[in-house]
Amino acid sequence: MTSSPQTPDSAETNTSVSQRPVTHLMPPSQWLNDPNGLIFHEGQYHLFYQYGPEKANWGLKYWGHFVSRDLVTWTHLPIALAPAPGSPDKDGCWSGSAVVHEGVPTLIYTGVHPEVQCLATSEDMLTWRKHPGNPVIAAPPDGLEVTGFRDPCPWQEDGLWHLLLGSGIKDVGGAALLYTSPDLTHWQYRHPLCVGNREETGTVWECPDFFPLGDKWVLLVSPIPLGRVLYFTGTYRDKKFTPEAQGVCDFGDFYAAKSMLDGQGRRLLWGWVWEGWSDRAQHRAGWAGALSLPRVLSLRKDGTLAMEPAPELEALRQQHRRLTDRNAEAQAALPEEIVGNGRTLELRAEFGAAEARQYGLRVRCSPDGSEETLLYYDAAEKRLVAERAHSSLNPEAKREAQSGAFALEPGETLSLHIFLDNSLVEVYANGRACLTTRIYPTRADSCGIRLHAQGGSALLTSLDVWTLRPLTMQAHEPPGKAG
Ligand code: DQQ
Repeated sequence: MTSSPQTPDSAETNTSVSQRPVTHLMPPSQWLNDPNGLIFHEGQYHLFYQYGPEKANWGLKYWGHFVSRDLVTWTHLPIALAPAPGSPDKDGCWSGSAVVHEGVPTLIYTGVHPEVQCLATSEDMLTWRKHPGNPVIAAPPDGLEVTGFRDPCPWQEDGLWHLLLGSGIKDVGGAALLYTSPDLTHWQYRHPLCVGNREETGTVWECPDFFPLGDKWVLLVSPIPLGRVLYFTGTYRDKKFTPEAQGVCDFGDFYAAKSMLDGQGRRLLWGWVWEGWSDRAQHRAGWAGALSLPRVLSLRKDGTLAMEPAPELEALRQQHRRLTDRNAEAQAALPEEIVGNGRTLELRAEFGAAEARQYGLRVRCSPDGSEETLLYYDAAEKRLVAERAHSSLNPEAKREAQSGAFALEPGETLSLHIFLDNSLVEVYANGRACLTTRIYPTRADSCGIRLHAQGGSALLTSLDVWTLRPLTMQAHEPPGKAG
């Protein structure tokens, strides 16, 4: 007799608990990774992204495309770029950017095996024609031993296109290589804009993004092997960038971030939020990867970045509940009428002066405590923490804690702004530290919220809770079909 395969436990198969995010952008099915070609054009936010339409785990890369006027109502447009057999992008259209050159919308992206840079243009932002002269940058600079050569980031300056390529110099560290061009097709290598140090900032800088903010410039990079987005703020002079301050954009599941300048002059940032469960679970779900919420960036006096969710997201708010003045030490479950559905919520928690070593909230709590996720400030260690040891009874979900350096200043109190979106959680602490994490609670009753305090008391001075409705996703009407 053959042994039957082990029956998956009920936690794995509990399909009644929705894990798929609804307030974060995702393709209808299969795979998403990096945001690409973020551009505000003719009153619309265009978000392209690395799309793997063949399976829910990586696969050949296409460019998917979303568009919106208000950041909450989105249309999923047809695939913008597909790999073409026999061409430089035969093995995938990898990450890149969008610009408008002499009135023509243009995508610049990486073809792989080998890594080369390609262009595609459009008249209507819908159908894209690849440049007959692709690749427009066919090889890394002579004499430079690079560890990567991809993810073009262009901008215009003094009548010339400037472009960074995500790279690294062998045995030295990650690097952003600077090119210039009069026309986007003829490129001249200048020099590295900035070079890191492999021990501290990784060996390859993927997805560089470079832009002015306040009176400084900001360089974002996603270094291998760090798996986080680092930012540097500093001075850009003589076509070289000198970092003066640095930080981490997000302490959790957030990578390959890119930004755009919108019509209001805001610098908006999106990142790729990857999954936190096994490949098998991804296949079974049939979807993987989401874009983060849009974050508005600004520069703080000390040169670090401030990051806030875009205020347009308030349009997703439905019922509002509020409570005030609760002692977190009691760790009692909050009443159901406050918590609502417990799964797709926006929470704003303000704490007073606290003695506790750790304090914050426990979310997605089951009544018996078998599932819960702790989101808190560790005042002793000066860290923002997401503890996932009991987030999910599903053995395929990751359980390790995620955290990063974050310290309240003297006299400053803790303010947590949290977005719960089924398996995806985004935390903003005091408008300057972010932690995005994936949790996969299996129990239908894992929707409670408790206050969290350890090693002393902490007063929650106010908690505002909104139930969030899903983003509105519209189907694309091909031109001529409407009416
Ligand atoms: N993902 C892309 C690359 C990029 C990496 C491929 C970062 O272009 O370097 O999908 O996640």
